[in-house]
Amino acid sequence: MTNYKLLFFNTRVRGEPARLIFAEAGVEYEDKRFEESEWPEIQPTTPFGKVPVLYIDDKPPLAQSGAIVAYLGREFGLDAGSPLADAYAHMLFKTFDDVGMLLPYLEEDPVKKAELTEEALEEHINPVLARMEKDFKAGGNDFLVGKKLTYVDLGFWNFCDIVSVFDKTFLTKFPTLDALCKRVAARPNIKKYLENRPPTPF
Ligand SMILES: N[C@@H](CCC(=O)N[C@@H](CS)C(=O)NCC(=O)O)C(=O)O
Repeated sequence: MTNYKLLFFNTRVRGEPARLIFAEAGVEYEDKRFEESEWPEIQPTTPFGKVPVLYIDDKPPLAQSGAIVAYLGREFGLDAGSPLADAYAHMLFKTFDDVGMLLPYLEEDPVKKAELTEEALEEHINPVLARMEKDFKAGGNDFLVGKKLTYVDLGFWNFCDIVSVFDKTFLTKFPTLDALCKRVAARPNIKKYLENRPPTPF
């Protein structure tokens, strides 16, 4: 049996898609979370000074959230099934990761935070979602890349979960994507995981 250890802050953002993949696949792993205060000590142990990092037995550590989810997706049958379909999955994963990072996570002034949230939504997030909604609807698929759940659906659910911390109603403009998120959250293993996961601000 392979030993997996996922190293990430005690937050969701870029670490959570891998945790959701492990949950959906029902595969055991060590969910190694750490606090901000521990980062200076941990950072030099990581390959490129960033997390998440996935440790797989005694193999060299795997960094970059996109590489981690693509690997786990393939390993656990949550990939898209062909090189091109996997490339589309990766395209979407990186696209919502890019715009999700523009939210004002660390802003403490509530007025400024509301302004920056509005700017991130209007200028970056909503245009991406509008395009995804249009393509998803036109494709007539059950999931973002084809007929079966892939890692990108889990990543997308996490992206929407994070955006909803900033604006609870943003998905109402995108009903097909909203329905997809509800289907993902209702999957038995995901539902069980969400009921028990440690509460974190984002
Ligand atoms: N492109 C990388 C970005 C990794 C990244 O920036 N991780 C953040 C946490 S979300 C981090 O390590 N921050 C600590 C730091 O930069 O010192 C990925 O997707 O994994």
